[in-house]
Amino acid sequence: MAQLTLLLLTLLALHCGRVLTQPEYVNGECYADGAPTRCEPVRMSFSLFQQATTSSTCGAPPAPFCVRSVSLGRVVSDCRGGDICDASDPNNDHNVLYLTDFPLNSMWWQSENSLTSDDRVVIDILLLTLAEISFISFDFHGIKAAAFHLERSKDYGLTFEPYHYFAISCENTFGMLPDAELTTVNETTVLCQTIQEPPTPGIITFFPAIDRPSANDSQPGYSEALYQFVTATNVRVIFDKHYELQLAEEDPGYYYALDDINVIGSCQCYGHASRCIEDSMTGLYQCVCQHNTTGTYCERCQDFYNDVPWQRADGSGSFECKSWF
Ligand SMILES: *[C@@H]1O[C@H](CO)[C@@H](O)[C@H](O)[C@H]1NC(C)=O
Ligand SMILES: *[C@@H]1O[C@H](CO)[C@@H](O)[C@H](O)[C@H]1NC(C)=O
Ligand SMILES: CC(=O)N[C@H]1CO[C@H](CO)[C@@H](O)[C@@H]1O
Repeated sequence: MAQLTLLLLTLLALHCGRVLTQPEYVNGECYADGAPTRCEPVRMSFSLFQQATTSSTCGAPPAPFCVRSVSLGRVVSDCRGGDICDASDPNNDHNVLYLTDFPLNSMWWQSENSLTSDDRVVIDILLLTLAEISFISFDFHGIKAAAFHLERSKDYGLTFEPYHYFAISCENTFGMLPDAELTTVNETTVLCQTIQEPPTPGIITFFPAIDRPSANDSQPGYSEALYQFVTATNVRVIFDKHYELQLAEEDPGYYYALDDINVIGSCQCYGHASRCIEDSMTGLYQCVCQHNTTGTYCERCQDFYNDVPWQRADGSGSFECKSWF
C-alpha cells in the first residue's frame, strides 16, 4: 500500500513538475462559495531530485564487495559475482545522487565497505521548505540495516534533534520499547519501530503522525504539538548498526546500500494556502498565502489585517485575517 502510494505520488510529481496544485487533497481550495476554508497544498516529494549528501560512498578507489540477500530466511553473502563499486564506471557507480532520483530505476547508493561496528554512516537531505511530512520511506538494496535512526532540523540544518528510531531490537540497540503507548500529553515522544528479521531488501516507512492520539482529531488538522512534530526543513539518516553475519574470508566487509529515500509531504502553510511555489531567488518553496495572511509560511496577517490575531487554520475554523478599516 505504502509502496503504491509512493509510486503514485512520485509519478504525479513527475507528471506535473515540481509544483503541484489541486487534485487529491481535502479542502484544497481556500474559499468555498466565497467563505474562507482551511486549505493545504497537495502532497509532493520533497526529496525527489534534491541533492543528498553522505559521509560515505564506495567507488573511489574502486573496491570489490559481496552481494547480500535473504535466502530461505537467512542472510547470505555472495562473493562469486566479482562485483565491484567503481565511481568512474557508470555501470558500477553507486553515488549518492541515486538515492533521490527516479525511484523505479535500478541505480542505488552504496557506502564504502569494511565498516566496523562503530562506524556511523550519515545521509543529509535538504527539503527546500518547512515541509509537513506525511511519510518517509527507505528502500533498502540487498538487506536492511540492523539499526538506524532519523534526525530532523526545523531551521535549515543549524540544529538537529532525534526524530525516529528503527531497529531489529529497539531494546538492545537503543534501550527503547517498540509500540509504546501514547496519550495526548506525550504524543510527540520519539519512538522506535521494529525492523523485521531477517532484514529482507525493500521498503520501510515512517509515518510521523500515525498512531499518535490527535492524528484523528478535528479532521482535518492536528493538535498544535503534533502539527509541529510532523514538520522539518532537513532530515538526516544515521546508520547505527549493520546486520552481523558470518563473513567469508574473501568478503571485504560490511556496507549500507539503498535504492531510494523518499520524503512525501506538503508545504506547511498553516492552513492558509492551497499552493506553494519555488522562489526563483532562493530556490526555496514559498506558500501562496490566502485569507489575508502573508510570510513564507503564511505565518502572520498582512499589514492592516490585524483586526483579529493571526491563527493557524485548523479543524475548528479557518481564522482568516480581517482588516480593521
Ligand atoms: C505516555 O503517558 C501515558 C500516561 O500518561 C503512559 O502510560 C505512557 O507510558 C507514556 N508513554 C511514553 C512513551 O512515555
Ligand atoms: C485513526 O483512524 C484510523 C481510520 O479511521 C484508524 O485505523 C486508527 O486506528 C485511528 N488512530 C487513532 C490513533 O485513533
Ligand atoms: C488583499 C486581500 O486579499 N484581501 C482579501 C481579504 O479577505 C477578504 C475576505 O474576507 C477578501 O474579500 C479580500 O479580497
